[in-house]
Amino acid sequence: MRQPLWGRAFGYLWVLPVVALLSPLVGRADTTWHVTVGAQSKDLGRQALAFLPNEIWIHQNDSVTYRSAVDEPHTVTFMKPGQIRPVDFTQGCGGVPPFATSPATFTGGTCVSTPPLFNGDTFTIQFTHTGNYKVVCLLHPDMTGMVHVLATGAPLPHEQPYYDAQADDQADHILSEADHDGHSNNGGWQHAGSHHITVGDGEILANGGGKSTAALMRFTESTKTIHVGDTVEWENRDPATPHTITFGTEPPENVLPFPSADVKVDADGARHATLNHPGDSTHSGFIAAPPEEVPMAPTPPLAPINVSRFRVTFKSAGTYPFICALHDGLGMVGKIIVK
Ligand SMILES: [Cu+2]
Repeated sequence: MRQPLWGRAFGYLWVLPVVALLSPLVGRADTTWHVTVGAQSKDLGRQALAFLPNEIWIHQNDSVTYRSAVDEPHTVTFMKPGQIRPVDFTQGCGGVPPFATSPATFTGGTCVSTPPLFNGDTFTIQFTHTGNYKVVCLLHPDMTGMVHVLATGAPLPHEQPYYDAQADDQADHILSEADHDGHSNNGGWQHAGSHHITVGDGEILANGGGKSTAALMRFTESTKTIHVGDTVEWENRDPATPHTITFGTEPPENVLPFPSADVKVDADGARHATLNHPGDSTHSGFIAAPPEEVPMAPTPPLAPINVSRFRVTFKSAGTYPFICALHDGLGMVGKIIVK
């Protein structure tokens, strides 16, 4: 049925004032804010696992562009309310597809995650609903931040230059915490003929916006000389970041958390391997600080977490290079020279 003429005329008349009302909003450019993901020292050894700054106030419909400035991978992930943090970062939000493409939209009700971002990668996300939204990195549990999305027209506490300066300050502060001097020596293995190497170091920092982690991606001694029959003990001193000690062939990525089949467990729970010849392979699995929640007994003897020490006994002379399979790209490598 044809619409009566008066109806169409009324329709056109009605549209005009609405357009006039909306135009100030439509014409207003929604701001894009900028946050840096991570900071690092020139040699890549010290990493700030952090959103910089980790707290920002924006308006509804504004966007934030996250830019990675580091060689260590990170995700930018906004979870939906009540969602449990995905354990496996390769699954992103757990949906299909697991990762969002840039530019993305976050409503507050659906999880949005980037894939791992590397140095120079950017991701822009628009916030369509007011609220206070936590941002996390799926690879680093103690790397969180906050985006406060306020109603259009509400006063904002800071402009972009303030956040840029704050990002620089936070990066400097976190990186300075990544390199601790004067750690007391080995608290564990004290027998004659044993040697100790500290694996990583770090500190978890917190402010009103969330948590950041300072991480040293280095072995304290990258070259150590010992004698045939000696045992070297590696101890992870980082509160949050796992590392591996890997000799010879590097295992596939999906089994990196687990020790290789030759690895035994000492009475005190530390993992222990024996290398007969240079070039032989062994892999510690993840060694990491014990988790906050102790698993219920019986704990599997080779559980992928909560072992912070790895020992290797060397049976013949030669040079034995090793790497951290997670951070060798950042220069986390070393060698044992056996005389
Ligand atoms: Cu490592």
